[in-house]
Amino acid sequence: MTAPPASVARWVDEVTQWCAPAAVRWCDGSPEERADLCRLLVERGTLIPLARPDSFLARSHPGDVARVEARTVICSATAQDAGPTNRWADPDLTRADLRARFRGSMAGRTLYVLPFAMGPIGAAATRYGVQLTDSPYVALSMAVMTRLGTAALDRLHHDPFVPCWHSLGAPLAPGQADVPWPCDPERTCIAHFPDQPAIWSYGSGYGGNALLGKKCLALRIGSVLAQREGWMAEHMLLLALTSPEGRTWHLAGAFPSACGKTNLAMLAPTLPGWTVRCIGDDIAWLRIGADGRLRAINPEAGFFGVAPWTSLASNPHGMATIAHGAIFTNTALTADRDVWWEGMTAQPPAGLTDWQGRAWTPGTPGVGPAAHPNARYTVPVTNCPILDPAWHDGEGVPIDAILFGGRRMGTIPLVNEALSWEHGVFLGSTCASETTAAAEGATGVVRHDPFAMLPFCGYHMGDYFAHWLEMGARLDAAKRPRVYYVNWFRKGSDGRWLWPGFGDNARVLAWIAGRLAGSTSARRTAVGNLPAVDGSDAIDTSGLSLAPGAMAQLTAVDVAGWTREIASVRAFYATLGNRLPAALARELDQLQSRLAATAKAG
Ligand code: GTP
Ligand code: SPV
Ligand code: MN
Repeated sequence: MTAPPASVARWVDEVTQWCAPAAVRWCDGSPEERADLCRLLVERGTLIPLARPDSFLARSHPGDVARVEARTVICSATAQDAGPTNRWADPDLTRADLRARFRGSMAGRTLYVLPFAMGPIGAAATRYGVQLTDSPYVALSMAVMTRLGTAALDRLHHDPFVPCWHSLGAPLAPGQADVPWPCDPERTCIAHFPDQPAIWSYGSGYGGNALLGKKCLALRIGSVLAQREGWMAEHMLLLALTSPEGRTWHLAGAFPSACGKTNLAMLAPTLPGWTVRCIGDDIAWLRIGADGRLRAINPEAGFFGVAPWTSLASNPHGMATIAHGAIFTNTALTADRDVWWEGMTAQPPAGLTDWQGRAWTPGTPGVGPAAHPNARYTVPVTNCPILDPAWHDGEGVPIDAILFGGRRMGTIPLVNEALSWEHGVFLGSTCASETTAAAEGATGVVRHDPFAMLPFCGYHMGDYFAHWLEMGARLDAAKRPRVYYVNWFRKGSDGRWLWPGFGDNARVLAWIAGRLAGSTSARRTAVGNLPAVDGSDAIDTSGLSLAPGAMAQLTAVDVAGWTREIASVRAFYATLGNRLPAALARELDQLQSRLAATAKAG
């Protein structure tokens, strides 16, 4: 290896002095290094080799299983800069506090130096980071999720990098035996310093808490840089949709955690002749291209996907993606050394070991699921059989439509087209969703999650809304993406899904394509443009066996439901004070008066 950039070398020295690791290892992202890390992790008992090729199972500490939003802080200069939707922490106090925790925290462990790129190396959109960590599992995962290694390090002779300081917080005294998943859940803290920018994460080895290129850099710090520099960092999947006639559209979709991004990005359409290609499943960086269009890249290089309910029926391309070279975390283990999770097959195989390593017998009173509900797989995107070659294009793909969504049992239609860019930004700002196992805390509680960015926007949410309006204003009207709000999660009065979802979501995408092509007309309603219930402008439901009246219910304007929705949005907007853009307050008032007119007419 050539000499590392002085700035990186200096920082590595400082952290080495402070954290006192037993060794330092500079990672190059090579296959040999992967094999070596896997071997080491198997020896320690962190990874269990699986029957499928080059694949392993990790079991985390039961207290370290998801993002911890309550311990994630934004350390901007003032609390106002972070805004009411974030946990703000004083930068100086947090630095002092975390420094104390980091002191000696890597004793007995190896410090891994992980130079990485978010985006294709050398592209204008790409940003760089260096993560220092004492977790070989994190080193292994970062090499999958990012473009990690020598090529990224070489860029740092010229390009700036975001320092990402990470420790498990589990120093080893001489002779002390290690545990399979070291961590310090009681003292975990994930701190973001947008003005440096820098990321300090202590105590957790799991997912977004520890793989710092992902939510910390690409979204929380990314969103701050994007606002300053005039681009967008979003919690979005990216896909290319091609019609039977061969016309292709690019769609971006923001749904909250565990609400269907990966599944939509890998969609296997049930409508004959339609194809989907995957560009990204979680994060998109968007900027206005030389052609005046909004162009998006996927800054990641891997998928960190939800395992439960992934099956050959629901996501065959996902199943193919994880057939080899996959690190599973917190799934169940089968008797023949493979993985299993709820929803993979209708019946669990006999002889399962649950995610905590205990023999698992379904039906035993008090026994939980075999796989943790937030069990995940980590795989390179190049494993995906429908990966679009454009995933690696630094210019990005031109976005034709933006989808927002969430997990909502009632009120929100299957698909709703925004009346304008402003109305589209309004729809994004009003997103609410039932909470999921992706984050610590209760699940199934509806909370406002604007643009699916509630846990990921690194600055004031009102200013973030304003940034969306400004980006639209910079785009020619004819080049602005159209905006849709979708909801796959409506339930009937019997508690069953009204819409089959998954591959059948292609039917909704096809309707959107018809709208983009100008060949499909819609019903203009108080809440937006909705599909016809039947006829040639309706969503194609041929071959589906839906409950009677399901399509009418999925595309109706539920006046009572929307009245409650408006009250809830008004209360949420009020928390943003005078940083709420006037255009959005106006959109809310206009929706209310349109709805009142509908109620009167109806
Ligand atoms: P993050 O990685 O946390 O950001 O999640 P995600 O948005 O990528 O969600 P993902 O696609 O992994 O789906 C999460 C859960 O929702 C899985 O259990 C899926 O099986 C389920 N799901 C996804 N799409 C659908 C759908 O169309 N209908 C229904 N009923 N469930 C779905
Ligand atoms: C999410 O929670 O939105 C995820 C998983 O994609 S994590 O990387 O842990 O944030
Ligand atoms: Mn996500």
